Amino acid sequence: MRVGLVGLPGSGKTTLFRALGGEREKVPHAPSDERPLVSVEVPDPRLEWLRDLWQPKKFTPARVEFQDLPGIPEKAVRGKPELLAAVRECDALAVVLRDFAADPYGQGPPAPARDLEILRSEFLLGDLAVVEGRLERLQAKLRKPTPDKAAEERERELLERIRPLLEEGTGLQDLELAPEDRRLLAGFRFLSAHPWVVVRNVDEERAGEPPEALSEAPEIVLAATAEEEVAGLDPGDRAEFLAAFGIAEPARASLVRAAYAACRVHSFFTAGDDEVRAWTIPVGANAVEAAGRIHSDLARGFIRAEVVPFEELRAAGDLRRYKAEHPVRLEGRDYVVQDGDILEIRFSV
Ligand SMILES: Nc1nc2c(ncn2[C@@H]2O[C@H](COP(=O)(O)OP(=O)(O)OP(=O)(O)O)[C@@H](O)[C@H]2O)c(=O)[nH]1
Ligand SMILES: [Mg+2]
Repeated sequence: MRVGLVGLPGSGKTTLFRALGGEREKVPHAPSDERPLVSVEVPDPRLEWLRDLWQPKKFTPARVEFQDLPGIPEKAVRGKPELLAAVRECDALAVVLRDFAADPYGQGPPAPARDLEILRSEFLLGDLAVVEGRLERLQAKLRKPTPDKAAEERERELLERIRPLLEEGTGLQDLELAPEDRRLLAGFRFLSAHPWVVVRNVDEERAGEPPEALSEAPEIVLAATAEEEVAGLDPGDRAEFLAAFGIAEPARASLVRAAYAACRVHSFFTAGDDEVRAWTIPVGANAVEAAGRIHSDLARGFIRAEVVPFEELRAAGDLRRYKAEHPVRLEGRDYVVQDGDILEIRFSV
């Protein structure tokens, strides 16, 4: 899963990228083909609780990749469409908005709501150009005698249906679609269909501000420069530093969690003496699909999944007490795995 850091030029994407542990030299105008990635652990106190309980040899949190992307200026669709191609490839976006006073790029006073609107309209315009280009080609094809008219006709209808959503500015994020249409649209990797998290990048003294609900998406308020400083401290000093300010965790931890959720995935856990581990599956995935994440043999030979919901285990205190209080819970292939389920797959191959 890859989350792209997008925003207008100079909104603090690279600073945030470094705060997330990414290494990148301070280059104000990086070439657009240079797109560094950093893989970040998804902080999860539940998983840490399981680790403390099992004391395993190995501890493996879920991870999400962040990609530092070049800034998208106003009118990018017209002038620099290649900048949007990199955004298309991401699964979700962290939209970084400048809300700090410094103005290194001469863009005037910070205006995060306006910047968000600029990005949104670039995404909509970029998608509209794709739809119109594709419709033109489809119409030309439909005039000729080809064997798969039905599929082409279906695609044309679908694109005609979404075009007004792009023109009116609704976007494609919350579109209700038949599975087949969903697959068809997924192939286009529309920008306005990407889920996103808004990151309002403020000056350090405003880092405690509440979100402004700039859009319907989750919004994280942070000071990228301060986050970068904290990330640079030794882990021991970090805790002390945060405690001194009464901060439970760095804001980038909530960002990572929000970005993970924005990808429409969640975690189930496996726990044992060897390893306590989080596994990433799409929301709605069933027990066989979960088993397949661990190993294809487990999906092939799937019999039952033994399920222990995390909160019930925590309420019991430990596994022995949990087992004394609860009958063994076995679920079949179609069981929809819930966030935080601890699974043990019974299988035979
Ligand atoms: N005061 C303040 N300055 C910041 C903050 N975040 C970034 N800056 C400054 O803004 C400038 C641009 O930051 P970058 O992180 O390079 O911005 P960017 O979004 O990667 O820029 P491009 O890649 O060129 O689009 C740098 O001088 C940063 O120090 C912040 O939270 N507070
Ligand atoms: Mg940058």
